[in-house]
Amino acid sequence: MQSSVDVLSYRDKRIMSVEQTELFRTPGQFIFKGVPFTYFVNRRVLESKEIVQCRQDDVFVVTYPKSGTTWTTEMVSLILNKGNDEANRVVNQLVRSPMVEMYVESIEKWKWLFCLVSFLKQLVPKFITNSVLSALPESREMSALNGLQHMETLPSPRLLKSHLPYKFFPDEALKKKCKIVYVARNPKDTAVSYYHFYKLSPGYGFADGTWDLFFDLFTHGRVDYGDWFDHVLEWWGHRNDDNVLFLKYEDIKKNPRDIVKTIANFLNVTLTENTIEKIVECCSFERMKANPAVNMDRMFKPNYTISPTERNSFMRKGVVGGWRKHFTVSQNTEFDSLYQERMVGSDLEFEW
Ligand code: PPS
Repeated sequence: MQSSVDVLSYRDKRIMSVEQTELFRTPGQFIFKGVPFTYFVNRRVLESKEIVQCRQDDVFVVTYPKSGTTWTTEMVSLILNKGNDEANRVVNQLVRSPMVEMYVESIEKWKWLFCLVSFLKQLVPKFITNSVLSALPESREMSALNGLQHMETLPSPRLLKSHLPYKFFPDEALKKKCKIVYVARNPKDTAVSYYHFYKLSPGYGFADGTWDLFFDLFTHGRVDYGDWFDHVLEWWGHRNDDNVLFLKYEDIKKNPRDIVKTIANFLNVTLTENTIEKIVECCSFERMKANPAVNMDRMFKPNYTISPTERNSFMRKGVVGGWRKHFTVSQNTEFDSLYQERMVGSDLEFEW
């Protein structure tokens, strides 16, 4: 039973944290129809749902950020390629599977530099390439940062990724019934993963940001791509659409083999047991962390201004339940009551 003092301090805290979250915006963050978006989201995609030209056989991996996008994209890609992992080892995932709504304007200005880097990489002997130039991004990787343009250049069937809420999702993809694999992750682990991503991303200006502030931003839906509950529940409402497969991160973690089969079934791809085994192996956390084509090390370098205990790479932990090391008891209580309130009437459940 809470005393009136506890109730008051809880309400005070909510009011204070609202004020605090209003003070923090990631650089370039903008609000579109009530949803905050990051600087690299293409406004044109939000403003016109018709602008994305889809092909009938396009396959999408869609998630709220930090829910297993990279992992699932790798799985789907290997399923579509029937286990052939050649491209997965050498071509950056973003080049193979661009993010539809991504548009990094500043990259356009520096295109010439990345063309030069790519040219030099081909020209200079391997030992120099490995030591000096290999850390620099190439023009293909940079052009993938303009999702709309880059996706035009890909052969069918294309595998595309997106974090777009359902209400902003391309009309053509829905009309043409493109296959969509949606992945949700329990919001506590999602929040922790997102917090570390905010700290890691140079463009977010959050290297000194605290977990307490991030917790408030997350619970008030003020992080990029907005409110977790809105995003997940809206897509959950479409889980029974013929072209949608709704998965959970925790289930992939528990039984990746079954999930590979489920996705293959959904995409009408027949796989042998050996191929399924190979795909599971290629998509293990350890293998992906060691694979420069998917581990995002080139895009997100560890930030050495952050203390070693807080410093991470993109492929951070890849576990279920890591939130327990971050949430305080009162944050957990607060989150649980928010969860009860927002999930009321929904049969969506998570493992924690
Ligand atoms: S992003 O930036 O939104 O695209 O990030 P996203 O890929 O959705 O999520 C990143 C988290 O997924 C974890 N991850 C994995 N977990 C288990 N197995 C594999 N193979 C795997 N690959 C990526 C990654 O580590 C991030 O989670 P955290 O909790 O931060 O480790």
